Amino acid sequence: MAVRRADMDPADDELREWIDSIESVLENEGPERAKTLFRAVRDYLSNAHVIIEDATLNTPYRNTIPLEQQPAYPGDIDIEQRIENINRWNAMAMVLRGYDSGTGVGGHIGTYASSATMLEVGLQHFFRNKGPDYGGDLVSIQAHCSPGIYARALLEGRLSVQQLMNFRRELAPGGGLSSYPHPRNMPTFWVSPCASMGLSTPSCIYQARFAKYLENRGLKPKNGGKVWNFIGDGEADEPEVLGTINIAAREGLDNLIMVVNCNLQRLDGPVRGNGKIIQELERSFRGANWNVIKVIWSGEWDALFAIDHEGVLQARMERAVDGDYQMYSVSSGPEVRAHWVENDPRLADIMRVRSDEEIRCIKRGGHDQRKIYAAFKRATQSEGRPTVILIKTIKGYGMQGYEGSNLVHQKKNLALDERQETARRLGIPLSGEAAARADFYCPPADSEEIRYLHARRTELGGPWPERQVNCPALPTPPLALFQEQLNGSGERALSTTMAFVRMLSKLMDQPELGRYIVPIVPDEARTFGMEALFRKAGIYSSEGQKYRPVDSSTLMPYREATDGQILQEGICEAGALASFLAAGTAYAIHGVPTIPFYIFYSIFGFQRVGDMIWSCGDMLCRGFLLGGTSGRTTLNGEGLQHQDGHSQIIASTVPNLLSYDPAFASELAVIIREGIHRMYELQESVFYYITIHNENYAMPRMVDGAAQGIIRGMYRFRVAKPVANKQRKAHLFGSGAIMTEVLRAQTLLETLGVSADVWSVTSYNELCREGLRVERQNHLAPGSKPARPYVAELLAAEQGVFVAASDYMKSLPLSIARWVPGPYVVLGTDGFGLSESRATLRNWFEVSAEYIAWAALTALYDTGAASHIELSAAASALGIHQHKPDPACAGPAILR
Ligand SMILES: Cc1ncc(C[n+]2csc(CCOP(=O)(O)OP(=O)(O)O)c2C)c(N)n1
Ligand SMILES: [Mg+2]
Repeated sequence: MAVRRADMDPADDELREWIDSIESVLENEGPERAKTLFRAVRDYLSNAHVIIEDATLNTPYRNTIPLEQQPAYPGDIDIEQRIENINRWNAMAMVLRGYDSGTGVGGHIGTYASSATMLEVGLQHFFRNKGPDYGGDLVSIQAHCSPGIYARALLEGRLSVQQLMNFRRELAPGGGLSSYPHPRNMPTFWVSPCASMGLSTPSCIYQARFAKYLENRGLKPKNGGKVWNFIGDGEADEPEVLGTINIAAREGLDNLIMVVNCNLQRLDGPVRGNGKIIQELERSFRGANWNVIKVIWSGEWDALFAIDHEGVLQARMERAVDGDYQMYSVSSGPEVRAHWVENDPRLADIMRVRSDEEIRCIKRGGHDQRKIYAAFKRATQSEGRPTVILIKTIKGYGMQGYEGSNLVHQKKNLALDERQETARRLGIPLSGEAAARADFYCPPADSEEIRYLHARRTELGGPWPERQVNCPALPTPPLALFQEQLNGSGERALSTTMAFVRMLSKLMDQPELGRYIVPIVPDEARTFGMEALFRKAGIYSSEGQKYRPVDSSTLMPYREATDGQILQEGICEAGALASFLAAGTAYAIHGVPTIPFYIFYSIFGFQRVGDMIWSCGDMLCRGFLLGGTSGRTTLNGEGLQHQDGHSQIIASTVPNLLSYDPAFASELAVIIREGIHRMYELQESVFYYITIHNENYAMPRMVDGAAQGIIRGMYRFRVAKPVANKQRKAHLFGSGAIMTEVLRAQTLLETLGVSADVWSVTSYNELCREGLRVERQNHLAPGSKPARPYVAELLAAEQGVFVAASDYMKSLPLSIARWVPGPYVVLGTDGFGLSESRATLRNWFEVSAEYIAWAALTALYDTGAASHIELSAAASALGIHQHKPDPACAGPAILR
C-alpha cells in the first residue's frame, strides 16, 4: 500500500520522519539512491524473516509515466482524431447496416469504441511492416474490433463500400467480410486468428520467442520486429493468458508488447466490480517479471494531480472499485462529484476547479493519444523484458446513452435520433437522413485526412493488416532417403515411433532441408526415444547452458544451446502447440520455411489443445503433428487418461488437416515425404496429423506400387491363400498397431478354412473425405457415368465379407461403410481406457485377432457361408465371451 500524507496518522511522528528522510533522498540524490536504500531495508527485514507480502507488486492507481516524462506527440492530433472519428462512425455503420438489413447477422460496436484510440495511435505511429531493414510487426487485435479495422481499410481504398455493407456476409454478391480475423477466409488481409478468446496470448508469446529462435539459429536477420498482442480485460480470465506469461519473461522477450484494453467490462457486466482489474493484472505481470505500464488517466487529470499535494485525490482513486468507475461512466456530473468527494472538503476543493460537465467528460487514459503514445513508445524501448500496457477505457466510448452500460457489448442498433446525434458528435458531414440510414462516410482522396493516413502508413512500410506470402519452396527429398524404412526391418522388432525418430534424424542431416526442421517436444523426448537428438541438435535455450549437465560424460547429455534446434517445451501442451503454430506459419510471417514436427502423447493433443489445433487450420499453418504412444489398447497399462481412442476422430473435424494412422515404417516414410512435398515444395496450406505407436514388431518391406494407396488411405497389404470354398472369403482392414492383430487373424481364419485378404487402411479420414467429395460431385452434376470414390473402386471386384479393426472408436472405420461392397463389421475401441496389459485390453475392446476372426466368421454365417456348429466350435477355440459386458459403457467395476 502506498504511503501518502493523506493516509498518514498525524500523530505518528516516527512514520513521518521516515517518509521525510526518504523524500529528502529522492529530492537530493535521485531515485536510484532511494531504490538502493529501500532495497537494503527490505533485504534486512527479509533476513530477519520479516516478509513483506505485498512488497512492490502494486504501484499507485495512476499512470506509470508521469507528465514530466511524457514525450512530445509526433503526429497531428487533430487530423488523427478526425480519422479516428470517421473510423468510429463507419465501424458502427457496418453493424447498423447489418441490423437494418434484417439478416440478423449481428456485429459488435462497444469493443472497438473502447479501443479505437489505442489502435489508431498504433497504426499512425508504431505498427511497422516487414521491409528490407526491418523484420516486421505482428499485431493481433481483439477479435471484436474487426469492424474498426475494416473501416480503416475502406479509407485506405483497400476495401469497398460493398464489402463493408457485406460485413459478416462472406458469400454475398460483391464479396463480404468475415466477422473476425480469419486468415483462412481472408488470406491476403488477416494474419492471425483471435476469435477464440485467450489463445492469442500464448500464440503471440511463442511467435515472439520463435522470432528469437530463428535469429539465434541464423535463419532470420536480427533486424527487429515486435509482436503486439491486444486483448480484453475479461479475456485475461482465460487460463491460457496468465498461464503462459512466465515464459515470456524467462525468455526475455523484449520484442513482445501486450496491451490489455481495460474497459472494466466483459459481456455480461463488470470484470471485477468489487476490485480493480488493472491492479490485479499489474500484480500478476509484475510478479512474473514483466515491465508494466499503466495508462489510467487522461491529460485533463494532470492539472488536478498537480494540486493534490497531500495525495487525497490519489487516495480516493485507490478506494474506488471498478464497479464505482463503471457507475461514473453512466452518471451525471453532479452525481459523480458527490460520490467522488464523499463529504471530504479537501477533495471538494480539488474538484472545484472543474465544472460538473467537465467532470462528467473527463477522460480515461485510453482515450488520450498522448498518454497512449507515451506508453507505446516506452514499451518499444524495453530491453530484456516483455511489456504489458494496461489501458483504462470506457466500453462503448462515444455511444451516446450506452457508454459503460452492461448491455453495451450486445448493442447492435441505435435509434434514428441516436445515430444522428452520434454522427454530429463525431463531426461526420452526413445529412440527417444519411446518418439515420447509417451511410458510410469516406472523405475524398485528396482530403487532408486521406493524404495524412497514406503518408503515415507509407512511412511505416505499407497498409496493415496485410498477409503476404513470400517464401522459397524447398526441394522434396527423394523417397530413397528413407530406404531403410522402405526395406523393412527384417526380423528386428521396432515401433513406428522408433522409425519416425530415425527418419527425423535423417531429415535433420539433409544439406538443404535439415536446418529448417524444428523438432518440438513437451516433456516427453525420452518417452519417444529422442534423447540422442539432444547432443546432435541441441535444445534451444536463449541463455545457452550455464551449468555442466549431470550426464555430461554420457553419450547423450542434456545439451542446451543458443543455437539449439529442438524446442523442449516443458509440460505445457498449449505452449508447445503455440510453438508449432509459430514454426508452421513462419513461411508467411518471416518468409522462412521451417518444418515443425511436434511429437506428443496423442491424448494430450486434440483432447487438450484442440482449439489451438483448429486455430492452426485457420492460420494456414503447415507441419507435422505426431500423436505418439497412440491408441486405446497399444499404450499398455497407462489407463483412462492416457489411452487415446479418439484423436483420429477429432482430427477429421479440421478441414485442412490430413490424418493418418500408419501401421508400418514404410507407410510412415511415404506419408512424411508426401507431406513435405505438398507443404514445402508445392506450398499447399495443409498440415498433417500422424499417429505413431510404441509397440515393437517386425516392419515389412513396402509392398511394390503401394505408395499411391498409402497416400490415398488404403491398399491391399497381403493376399490370402485361396481356399476350396470360394464363398468363404473375407477382407480384413487393419491400421496402426492393430495391424498385428489383423495379420494374426488372417492366420487364424486360414486354419478355419477362410481365405482373408489383409488391407492396410492408413487413413479412414482421407478415404471418407474423398468419397464424400466424389459423391457430392455426382449428386450436384449427375453425368452419364458417375465417378466412383477411391475406396469403392479399390474394393469393387471383391467378394465376401469385410471386417475393419481399429484402435480408435468404431465411428472411424464406419465412416467408409457406404462404399464397402458387402457385409461390413466394424471393431473399435469405444469407451474409456483402463489399466491393463495390451493383450487383455485388446480382448476387452474386442479388437484382438480372436475377435477379428470371430467377426469374420459370424459375418460369413450371416451370408450362409458358415454353419452354426462351426460357429460354436470357433467360439470356444478362439475364447470368445459371448456375454461379456459392452466396453463402450462399462468399466472394470462391472467385472467385480
Ligand atoms: C473462448 C471464448 N469464450 C467466449 C467468447 C464469447 N465472447 C466474445 S466477446 C466476450 C466478452 C469480451 O470481454 P473483454 O475481453 O473484456 O473484451 P471487451 O469487449 O470488453 O473489450 C465474450 C465472452 C469467445 N469469443 N471466446
Ligand atoms: Mg472488457
